[in-house]
Amino acid sequence: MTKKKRLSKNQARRVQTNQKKRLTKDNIEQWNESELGPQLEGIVISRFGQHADVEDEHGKIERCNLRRGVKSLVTGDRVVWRAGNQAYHGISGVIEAVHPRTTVLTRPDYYDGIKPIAANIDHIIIVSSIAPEFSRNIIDRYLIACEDIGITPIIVLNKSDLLNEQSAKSIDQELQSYRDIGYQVLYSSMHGDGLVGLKSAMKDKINIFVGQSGVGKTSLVNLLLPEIEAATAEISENSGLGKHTTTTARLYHFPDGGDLIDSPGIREFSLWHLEPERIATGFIEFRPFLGQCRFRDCKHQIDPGCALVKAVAEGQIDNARYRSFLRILETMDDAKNARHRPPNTYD
Ligand SMILES: Nc1nc2c(ncn2[C@@H]2O[C@H](COP(=O)(O)OP(=O)(O)OP(=O)(O)O)[C@@H](O)[C@H]2O)c(=O)[nH]1
Ligand SMILES: [Mg+2]
Ligand SMILES: [Zn+2]
Repeated sequence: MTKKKRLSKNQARRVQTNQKKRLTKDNIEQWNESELGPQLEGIVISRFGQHADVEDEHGKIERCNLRRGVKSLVTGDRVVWRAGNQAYHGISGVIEAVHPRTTVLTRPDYYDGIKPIAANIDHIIIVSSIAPEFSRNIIDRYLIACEDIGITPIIVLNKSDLLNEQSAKSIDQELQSYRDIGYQVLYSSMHGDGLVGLKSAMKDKINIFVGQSGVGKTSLVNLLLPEIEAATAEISENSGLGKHTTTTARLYHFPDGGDLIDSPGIREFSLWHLEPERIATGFIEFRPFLGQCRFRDCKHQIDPGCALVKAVAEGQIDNARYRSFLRILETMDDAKNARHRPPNTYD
């Protein structure tokens, strides 16, 4: 008997994708044209691989297949769908088309290139916390993404109950640097602190919670919408990291107006789909100085006559933000060179 060769991770993934494709094809052909009802409007509440939950105009959620022409579909997408005359294996209709998006939050993915996360959002709420750890770098990366796509960010420091006198002071200093450049910063906790401010910031808008795993995004959803009772999990005792409890983005409605999308936590938010110039303009306080350097191709590091370096030295730009900028550029070079490496090393 010949020994069966083990598939590489890449090969295994391709096999899995092809199997999924075959399954979708079979499913779509469950209904003949005549068995499908009229075209209806809907909104994607959640996407699961080859299926999506669509909310119809009456608030009813229908699990649907995707027509082959529907290439990209995420939570928040407005769609045209049709109901089948009966459900097959819990699938009750087909999504035929996606309306143009007003906004889309994306992130680069090792396999799929640029991957959309959610569509038609007004606010990106960057949830941070001192547990598992406070990361300015992740906040800065999200801020760059927000500036690049033109979505208003709000920074939330969650688990405020865990702050003691000393940590409260140092965190507030860190957060002040964001307030100073015009960002809204809020404190919150699952016990109710900051709830009123958070609610009013989100009212009548489509909001998404983003951030590291374990910072308490879903716990906040459960506090804001007590009937939801979505799953949450404690931070791992071994690694000290979140457990990636939420696995797919999900949209919820506020009874008095506005929506909230809970999204899966991330380990790192990569930006290697952006050019270095877009990273620099993503730091809003750098903008007045960009184009003022002596050399047009200034890298804003050791180049003589750099207007950014001068602004940092003169205290017009916060030093921690400038260091964060350099670190992001550095990791982008690494990430670009590492595209041949196995996934998850920087994802
Ligand atoms: N002390 C304290 N703990 C909190 C607070 N919010 C959440 N937690 C705890 O933090 C842990 C993680 O909370 P989750 O809501 O699952 O975190 P998440 O951000 O949704 O994580 P992912 O779904 O993995 O991205 C849970 O054990 C929560 O009980 C808070 O305000 N204070
Ligand atoms: Mg969660
Ligand atoms: Zn420069």
